[in-house]
Amino acid sequence: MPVVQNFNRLPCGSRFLDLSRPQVMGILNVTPDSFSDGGRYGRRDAALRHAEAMLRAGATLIDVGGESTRPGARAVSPAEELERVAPVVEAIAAELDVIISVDTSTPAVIRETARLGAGLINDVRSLQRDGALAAAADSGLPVCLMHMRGEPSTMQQNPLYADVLVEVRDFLVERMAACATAGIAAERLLLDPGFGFAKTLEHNLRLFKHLDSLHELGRPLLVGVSRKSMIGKVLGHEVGERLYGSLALAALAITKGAHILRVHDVPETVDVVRMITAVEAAE
Ligand code: 7PM
Repeated sequence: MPVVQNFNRLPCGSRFLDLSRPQVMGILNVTPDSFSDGGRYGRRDAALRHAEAMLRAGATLIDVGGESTRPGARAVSPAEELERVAPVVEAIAAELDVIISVDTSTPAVIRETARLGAGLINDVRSLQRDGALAAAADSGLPVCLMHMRGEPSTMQQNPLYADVLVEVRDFLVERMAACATAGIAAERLLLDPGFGFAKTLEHNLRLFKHLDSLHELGRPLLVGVSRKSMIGKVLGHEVGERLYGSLALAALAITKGAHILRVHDVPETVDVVRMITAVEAAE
């Protein structure tokens, strides 16, 4: 089995994602705690400017999220989530040449943002909410399936696994089968082990070390570790001091064959990716 699996162009709505080389996905949070003081249009414009900066820095995807998946976060109604996300998706689709990923589990948000120009559905719940499989199937868009157990509000309460690697792989296989049954072809799927979701530090480190074992599932891998607590726990750093740890894991993820890196710090991560790509391209 090759360490790095090669894929070609993934259709993402009106655009294509080149999976023959690593891609950077910039995180754009549109929760009230981000861009909070600008009022309604202020928030949309601030989000658009942030997306544009990430695009200029080399991101090829922008991941727009309106539901805080922070452990213990308050549940958001579908209407509230849509109100946060839809204007931003619409603005980015109108203004920027970038693939819009929508970080959502909500069928109404999947349907409406697909209509507004989203190119990818990124669901931390792997389309397990009622109606999500059908909404994603109808959208025609690719979907990122991520491993999580339980809900964000409770997931960090004593997560136990016989073997986290086996359980993550079995879960993703089961969700791939559910997608197939719902009419979502395997060719539309990306897979993500879900770092930090219902996992201890030991689980996260073991999953990362054996990330390449997920290539067996035959689909591109997305990795999200940017600024996460696994870095904070190893280094003893607060969230604002986790850049170097994040970049180390970005480089390592690429070495292990990750196709998409979901990150906050786009310019820095793009430098890492370009440097690795230059070395790999040498004779
Ligand atoms: C609080 C806790 C705030 C966790 C934000 C988070 C992933 C994702 C997120 C990931 C995919 C974060 C997370 N993480 N989607 N959405 N993979 N596909 O740290 O790892 O950004 S939210």
